[in-house]
Amino acid sequence: MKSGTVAVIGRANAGKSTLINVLVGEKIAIVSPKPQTTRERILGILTEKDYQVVFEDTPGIYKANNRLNDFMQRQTNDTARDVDLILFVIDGHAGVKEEDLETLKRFEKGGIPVLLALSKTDIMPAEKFPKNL
Ligand SMILES: Nc1nc2c(ncn2[C@@H]2O[C@H](COP(=O)(O)OP(=O)(O)OP(=O)(O)O)[C@@H](O)[C@H]2O)c(=O)[nH]1
Ligand SMILES: [Mg+2]
Repeated sequence: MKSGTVAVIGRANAGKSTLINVLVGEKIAIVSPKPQTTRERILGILTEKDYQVVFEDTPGIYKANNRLNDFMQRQTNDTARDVDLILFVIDGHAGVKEEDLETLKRFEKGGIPVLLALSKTDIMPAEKFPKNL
């Protein structure tokens, strides 16, 4: 059986936990409209006949100078070093920001393959579809 680990990473409120819940088919991670809902690493395991994927939910990337946030950001960065693939989630509705692309590049430098997922496309106007990717 093939197995692999995937870190789901992106800005706070991007829809990372929602995506993991859908991929795993169970509500394993709390979802809320508030940023910084996920505060620690959470595992979601998808087991199929021939393969198994371990998704690691991570605290969203967020700029704030406090100890809780430092701890959360450290967990995200540690997770990103320790997986087979990074699934980088960008909120399509909020729009792709220069900051997202800079973060994406930072993770790409780590040498682990990065796959980009665009979330909230159901509420994203067509003209917002990113041209800079
Ligand atoms: N319309 C729509 N809403 C979404 C989608 N994905 C997530 N949301 C909403 O966006 C909000 C944030 O979703 P979360 O999954 O908690 O986001 P997160 O990236 O895990 O957030 P943090 O843990 O705070 O970093 C919630 O209100 C979700 O219901 C989507 O594809 N479409
Ligand atoms: Mg979350």
